[in-house]
Amino acid sequence: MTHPVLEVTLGLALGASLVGCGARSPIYERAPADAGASIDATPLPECENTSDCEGFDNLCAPVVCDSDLGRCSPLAPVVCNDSDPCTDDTCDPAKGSCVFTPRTLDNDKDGRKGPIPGHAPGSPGACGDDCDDTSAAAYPGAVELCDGVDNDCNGVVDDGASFVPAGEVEVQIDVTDAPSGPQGLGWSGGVGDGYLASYVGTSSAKTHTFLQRLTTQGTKIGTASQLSMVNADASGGALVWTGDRFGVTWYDRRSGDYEIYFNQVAPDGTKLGPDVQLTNAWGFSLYPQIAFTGSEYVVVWQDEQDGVFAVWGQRIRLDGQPIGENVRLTDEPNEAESPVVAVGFQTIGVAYGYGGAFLHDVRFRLLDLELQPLSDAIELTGSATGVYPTLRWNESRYVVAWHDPDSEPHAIYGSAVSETAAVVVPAKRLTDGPRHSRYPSLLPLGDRVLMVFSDNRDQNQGYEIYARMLDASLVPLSAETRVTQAPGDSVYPMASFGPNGDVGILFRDDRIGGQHVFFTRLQCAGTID
Ligand SMILES: [Ca+2]
Ligand SMILES: [Ca+2]
Ligand SMILES: [Ca+2]
Ligand SMILES: [Ca+2]
Repeated sequence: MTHPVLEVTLGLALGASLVGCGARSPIYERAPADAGASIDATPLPECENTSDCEGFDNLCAPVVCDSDLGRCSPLAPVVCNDSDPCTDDTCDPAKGSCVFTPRTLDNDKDGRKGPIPGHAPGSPGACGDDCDDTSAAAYPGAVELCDGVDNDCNGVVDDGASFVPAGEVEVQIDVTDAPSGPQGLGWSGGVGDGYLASYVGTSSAKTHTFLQRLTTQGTKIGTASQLSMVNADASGGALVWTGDRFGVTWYDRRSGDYEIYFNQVAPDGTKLGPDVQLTNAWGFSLYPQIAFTGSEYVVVWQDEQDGVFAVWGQRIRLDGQPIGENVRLTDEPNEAESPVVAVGFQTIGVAYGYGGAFLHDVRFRLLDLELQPLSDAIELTGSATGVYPTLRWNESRYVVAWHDPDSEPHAIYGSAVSETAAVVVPAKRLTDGPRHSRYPSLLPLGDRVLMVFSDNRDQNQGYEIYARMLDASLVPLSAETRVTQAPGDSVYPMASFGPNGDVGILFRDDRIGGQHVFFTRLQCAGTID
């Protein structure tokens, strides 16, 4: 799927006159007639035909054989300039035609383009004013609704709303043998109007990643599609919505050891192209996560190709093609594991577990949009420890949460980091439970953060799912609200905004014996400010 580019073919036959383009700014121009005067000092190369002339096939810098002189004679090069700072202007050498590629896109087809990364929507030079180009329900002038997006572009999602359990019986999603587990959940707003759930399940004693489309209540639409190849043990399945498709990444061992793969899928999970293999190196490449910058995907994963697990990353274009090579993002001597990625205003943030079996830190790195480092590793855990971080961009800061597996009270902690790599909220405890709080999932609302997590405080033969609203500095705004009720473990919640103020939650549950994947939801409560 490519985005249309404006293409203007110029007449290049010798002597053809170039047709002007009316009252608008010129879209092309010839270089000044005396531009080649300096070549008088060097005799022109001899020729019989134009094809004898070096560079004759570059129609952007045309050259012809002057039959009277028997010499190659350069013509004025094609200069492509549409005087529009919001396009990249290039000349196609094969056609001698100008190609004006928009620098910003309208992914969600609401008629408003997103800004160039690093520009505020609608600011000078931004080339777009859509504050959320993944949702057609958000654009300047829209009326704020409770729907999980910032409709009116004031920086706040669902201003003032809170979210409470819908109170429905949870729905089993997976159709595979246990063990199964959730991997991703996203809402295809405006285009597909359904959730896409990804999960890993067991089939014929091998693990595979499946995609399943769901209604707002978690009812399955169609059958699950297997994302990874048959007979290739697979896992992962993180996904991100772009406004008209999902990007999805996973790992499997079709080529021997585990490598990272990427594809784009329609709202129903149909692949839009062949699988793209992102890694090809010695050792395991595992646990990929994905984010979207507005014009590119960023995939991060842990990779042992240098002998110790480090975090690596890869940029990918919207047509699915990788940009450049794999980039190593961490350089510490111990293991860097379980990375997560988010895209800020003009940077990319990566959080990861650091240390290995005996040391449990959570660290953060700030990168530019080309995955080059803007900071050293920032240790976030302080006096606590932490594993399995989660990371979101929340309006002006990165929010990281993790749980402490080692010491009482085994709480969930959080921290926030600015785009100048300043720790604006040092590690603080986010949960009240006296026993174990684990597996935070965060949804950013601009001035608040909704946290969904697991906790065994109620001793219901294991963990239940809870939700709590925090302010932008991670101060609790609500009590911990219990979401699930079934005996046994309800763990690994993955939350996604849905329609009409819903928050979908995909999680792992063993209420029917083995570990299976279930869905439940929160609903919007209160009034929109
Ligand atoms: Ca748009
Ligand atoms: Ca939009
Ligand atoms: Ca708003
Ligand atoms: Ca809204």
